[in-house]
Amino acid sequence: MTQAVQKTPEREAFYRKIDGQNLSALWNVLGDLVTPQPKSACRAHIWQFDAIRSYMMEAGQLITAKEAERRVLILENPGLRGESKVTTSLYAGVQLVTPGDVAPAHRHTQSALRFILEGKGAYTTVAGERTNMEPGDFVITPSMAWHDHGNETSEPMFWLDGLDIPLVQFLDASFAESANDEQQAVSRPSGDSYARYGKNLLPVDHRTSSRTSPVFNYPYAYTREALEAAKRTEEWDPCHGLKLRYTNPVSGDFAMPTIGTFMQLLPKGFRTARYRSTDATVMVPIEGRGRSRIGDQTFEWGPRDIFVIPSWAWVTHEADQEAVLFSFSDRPVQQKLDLFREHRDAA
Ligand code: 1HN
Repeated sequence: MTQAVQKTPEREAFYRKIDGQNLSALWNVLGDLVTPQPKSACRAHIWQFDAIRSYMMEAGQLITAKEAERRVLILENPGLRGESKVTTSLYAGVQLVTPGDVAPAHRHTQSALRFILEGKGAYTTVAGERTNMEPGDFVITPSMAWHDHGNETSEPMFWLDGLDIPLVQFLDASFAESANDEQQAVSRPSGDSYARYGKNLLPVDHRTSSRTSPVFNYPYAYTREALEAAKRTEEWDPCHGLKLRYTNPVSGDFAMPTIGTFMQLLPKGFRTARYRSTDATVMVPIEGRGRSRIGDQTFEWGPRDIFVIPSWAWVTHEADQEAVLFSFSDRPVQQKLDLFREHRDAA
């Protein structure tokens, strides 16, 4: 918008004088406040899962989940170091739950998602229901729901955590508490939420004030089936291949109020057309190999690697093998505030 304003000795003296009164001149900062396009400190980046995995195994020798509360390595965006942010509005980390671990029960206003990367059968208990998890499952911890995790299997389990921590921090709306007992009582059978709400049926007078999906584990087996069905009819989108959005069956909206989640399939050899959007996105392939061009950088990826696409950066994807990619962003928030924009460069 505006050009930098000239400095004069009189102006500088004036700025110093008003500075003492907690005042500053808009004309010196306007160009940085209102930019013609998104101008983010968030950078494109990839973390290789193998490297994270070996650091996490090392962390497993250093601290228990109980002492750590959660044994997590935070994915810090290189442009936002020290802020515990993977993008400007979202947090991500990789969590390790080893056999015998208990991550004690707590709850907080921040909403969390888990995307399972490795291991089978460790559990999380959310609001009284325990769910066993497998690679590719998308599991939700709603705002203020009690949750604890454990692993009674013989293998370590790794998952990706996504939380709306920076959003909640921005709004100064954080509340949290620990439970008296390390593990909450299990009050409902495993699979109860899915059985009740995951079948296109709701109790006739169903009312809820929650904007989070009552289905809190979206198993990969069903997600894969949905992709497979659509694949047979070749519903390819030039920018996305075949991209599905996880939904809340009560409202049809995103599964979580603050974080949009997606699963996408790219057939072998598919090259997407250029796309950009205002929601900086975290992507995690769960099957397949390929590469993504983000701005002027190319990132090679395989299963469980995690990469970030900043707001308004041009992106294309290319799959060497059939690839399935999970992703999440703050799109639900931007859409509700009429701020979301996307730009398709499809011919
Ligand atoms: C949290 O509750 C979990 O429950 C993981 O597994 C990561 C990061 C910050 C705040 C709360 C979990 C978290 C977290």
